[in-house]
Amino acid sequence: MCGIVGAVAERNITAILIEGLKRLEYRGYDSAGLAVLSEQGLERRRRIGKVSELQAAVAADPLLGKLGIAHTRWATHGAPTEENAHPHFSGHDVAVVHNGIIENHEELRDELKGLGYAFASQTDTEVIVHLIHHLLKTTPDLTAALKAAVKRLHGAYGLAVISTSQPDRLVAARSGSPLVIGLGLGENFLASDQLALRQVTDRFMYLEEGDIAEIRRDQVLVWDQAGEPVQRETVQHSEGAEAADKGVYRHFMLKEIHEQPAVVQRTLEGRLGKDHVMVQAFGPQAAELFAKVRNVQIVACGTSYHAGMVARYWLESLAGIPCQVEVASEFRYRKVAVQPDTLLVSISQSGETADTLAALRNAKELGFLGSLAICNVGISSLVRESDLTLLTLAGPEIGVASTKAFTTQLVSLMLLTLALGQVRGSLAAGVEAELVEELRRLPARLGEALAMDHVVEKTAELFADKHHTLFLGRGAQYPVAMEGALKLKEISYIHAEAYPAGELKHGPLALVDGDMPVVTVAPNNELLEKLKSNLQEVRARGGQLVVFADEQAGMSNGEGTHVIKVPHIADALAPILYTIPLQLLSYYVAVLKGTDVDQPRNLAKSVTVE
Ligand code: HGA
Repeated sequence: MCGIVGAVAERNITAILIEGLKRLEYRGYDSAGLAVLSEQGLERRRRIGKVSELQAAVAADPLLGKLGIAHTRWATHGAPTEENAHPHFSGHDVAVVHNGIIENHEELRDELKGLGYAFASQTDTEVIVHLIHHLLKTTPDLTAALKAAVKRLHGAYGLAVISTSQPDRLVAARSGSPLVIGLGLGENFLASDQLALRQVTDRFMYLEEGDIAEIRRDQVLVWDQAGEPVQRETVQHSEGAEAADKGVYRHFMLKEIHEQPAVVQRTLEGRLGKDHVMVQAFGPQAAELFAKVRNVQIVACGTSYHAGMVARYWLESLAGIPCQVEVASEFRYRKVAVQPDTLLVSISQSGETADTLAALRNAKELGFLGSLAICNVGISSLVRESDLTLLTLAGPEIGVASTKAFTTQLVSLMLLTLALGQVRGSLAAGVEAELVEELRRLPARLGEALAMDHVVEKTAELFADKHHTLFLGRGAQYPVAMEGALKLKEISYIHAEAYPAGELKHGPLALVDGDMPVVTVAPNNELLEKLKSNLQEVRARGGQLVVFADEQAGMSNGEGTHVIKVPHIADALAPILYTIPLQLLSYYVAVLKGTDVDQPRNLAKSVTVE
């Protein structure tokens, strides 16, 4: 979603702002802009499209200044036009960039129009800048004006504000949308994600919910939600800067697909004992809490929701624990009846996913036993607000279409299944030791699956000219089929739908013909024979089949049937392994179609708005 970068320094900061925006490009956006305080006063450049357009505009008509703010916008209110791009100005005195949504913008707009303000955009954001401008008339201090302004705002925001009246500072506010201060020597920075500032510093101060900050060259002051001055911890990030580099790969997505053996290894490290999962990996109180768990409720969105659906099969079949899974945007607005002793598990790559975070916050009143976050970002809101955490340790994921975050979520959820089963004594004898052994072998298996790259690349040719695809799976491979379909639609824009294979003849079979390839994720268990019958139903209607099947399942190519052999693996871990060739398939189809693989249209990386 939108990105914010800000800087206050003794040197010209335009290039720093642009480089910061480039590092946030992966989050998805439709326009970009920056404003600096130059010798002429507040000046800005805004462009629709890529940051490179903005960079070209600045090169053609340079901007020099030591104080500035910049933004990549993913439109929520008002079309992606230059007028709606941030920064927004009030006169030539105040400039604002904003991530999030101001829900009471209409009421504020009417009020501010009544005070004589003219609006230049359709955004919700513009009310903020005029409100601050208005407040500055009676409260000349910018920080004080911001403090007064946020009291009037309903909704979510990460804000950065500069004003000609106080050229030595940048002020910021966080509520529902993350912000981090980058600490330099005699210069300081602000961003919505530390990745944007890795070019200038490795020392960061994360703002918390409700914080207001005043950032000057040589001083940073922070006030908490109650308005009290606070000292936020300074953290040093020594690794991870290389994540913003594609290395030898053509796209971040391909790089991240290939990172999976290594990141899965990292997710497992320190969490496996000789023949058991280390329950304390979930936090010091995990054993006590897990012993009381009788049900699990999972909430998540998108790819993370699919990981949750796989976990339901595991939790019920291996650990005998009833589990429900729901998309967070539904769960948060529904009147939920909670079973006694239910653990709420939220799953999110960024830990800032607006709906998942709101579901967790609402759940606090619903009587859950406790909450566990499965998350990739240790300093995220989701982690801070949950009782227990298991970090997925996938490292920064830049491609908008999630890959390594998904497989590490699955690994984490398998660890959760075994940990809950262990504490509750509900696993069948020997299962934990056997799966711990299989998990140890998993990184090597994933490496073997990556070796299927060329076969899958060839298969992708079958899809490049198609408009629709069906994905089928059974059991825990059904959510894997859903994830495969999601990847394909996200990056190649081919309409793809996933069905449990048994549902085929209850409707989707009507769509099957020679123009609609059917991708099948075959199970290597008692469901295989049933699936083979479903495949016959497709073949009988002239449908082209692409079947991902265990090399030991005895399936082979036939007329209109392309079998892609996947390395053998224990049935329980098959969902993790089969995900790899499906990721590769969507990647190569997208490359053939020439779409923007890493930044697909209309999508954003971390969905911090509803
Ligand atoms: N509501 C603002 C900012 C949108 C945003 O944060 N997207 O992620 C706008 O539409 O400009």
